[in-house]
Amino acid sequence: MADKPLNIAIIGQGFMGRAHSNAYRQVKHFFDVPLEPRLKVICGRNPENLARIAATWGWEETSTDWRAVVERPDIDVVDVAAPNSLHAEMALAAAMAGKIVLCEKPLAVSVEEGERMAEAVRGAPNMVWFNYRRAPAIAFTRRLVEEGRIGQVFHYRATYLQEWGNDPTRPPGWKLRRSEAGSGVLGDLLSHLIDTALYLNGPIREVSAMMHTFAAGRDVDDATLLLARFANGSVGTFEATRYAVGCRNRNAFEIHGSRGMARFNLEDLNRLEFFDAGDARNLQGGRNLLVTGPDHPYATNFWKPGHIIGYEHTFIAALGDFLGCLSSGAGFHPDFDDALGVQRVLAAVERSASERRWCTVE
Ligand code: SOE
Repeated sequence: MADKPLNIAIIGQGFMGRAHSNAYRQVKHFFDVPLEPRLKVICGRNPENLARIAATWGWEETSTDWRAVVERPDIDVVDVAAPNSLHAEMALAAAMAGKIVLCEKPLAVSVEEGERMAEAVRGAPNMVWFNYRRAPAIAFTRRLVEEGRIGQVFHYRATYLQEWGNDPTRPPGWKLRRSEAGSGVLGDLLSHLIDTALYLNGPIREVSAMMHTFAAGRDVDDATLLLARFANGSVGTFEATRYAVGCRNRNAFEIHGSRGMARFNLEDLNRLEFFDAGDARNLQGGRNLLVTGPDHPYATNFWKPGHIIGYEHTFIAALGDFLGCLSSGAGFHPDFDDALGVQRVLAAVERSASERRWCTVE
């Protein structure tokens, strides 16, 4: 039987517009799903750029009117990859029009927006592009946690370090404007760390945070740091910054438990360091695992063991899993409700930083 076509409209023509476009084009090469994504229309504000991107990635049409596109009866899926402050309006319109809604992270710029969005899509298939959950080494860490190989977790330590905030030659884009981004590294980078932490270590109960802006006149946070208490009794530290000179995209975590330790850094995304406290003491040491199979997450989807994958595969795998769930009727994660959970932590972080006190995650 021929695969069922799935007509996609994407709103957004930036970095994520490209990353998602690539996933739509590639997914069928790696995931055996009975659905055929069709790149119908790409929407954005800049017509010249749009035409170029459409030609590069194979979108059939372009549009500068996302509202008209969302109403089109031939569109099945609306993928929101526009600046953060537009996510709610676009996702709500798409949900109202009965579309399957996919949204870039962070879900929203406030908990109130996120709640309305999660409510609007509840009961329908939906997804948020927290793509790093699909890095094989991160999915494998989750498996180690579930198998008890880390044991009772004591410490969860995560950093997302970029350096581009310090570049005075860089043109100021929407990510540096509160009116469009909602926040700085809080939504852009810390949201990834929190999603991964919730996925690997469970709910966060309370936080104590500071937010800092280095650049004069900038109205978003350049750096956000916090302490956290998890529901499982472990304690966490998080640091997200665009001023970590020397680090391009260092999204990293370390988990220390009673039975072992796992350490990951996205800049070396095929690798996971695992320490087994059950090994003979004179043989203990970090095992530098190449998480490309055999018996690793996504090993059968991509290349043969030892043949490394890259950043784009995390998006392809997220989409592949989503399409698999869509065709089987299974629930996909992370969905809007999961992303709302992240949003609640981010809100507690902001509250804590502005009130200079510990705050409970509502
Ligand atoms: C910011 O530089 C950014 O592109 C984020 O927006 C992405 O979500 C992150 O994965 C990489 O960095």
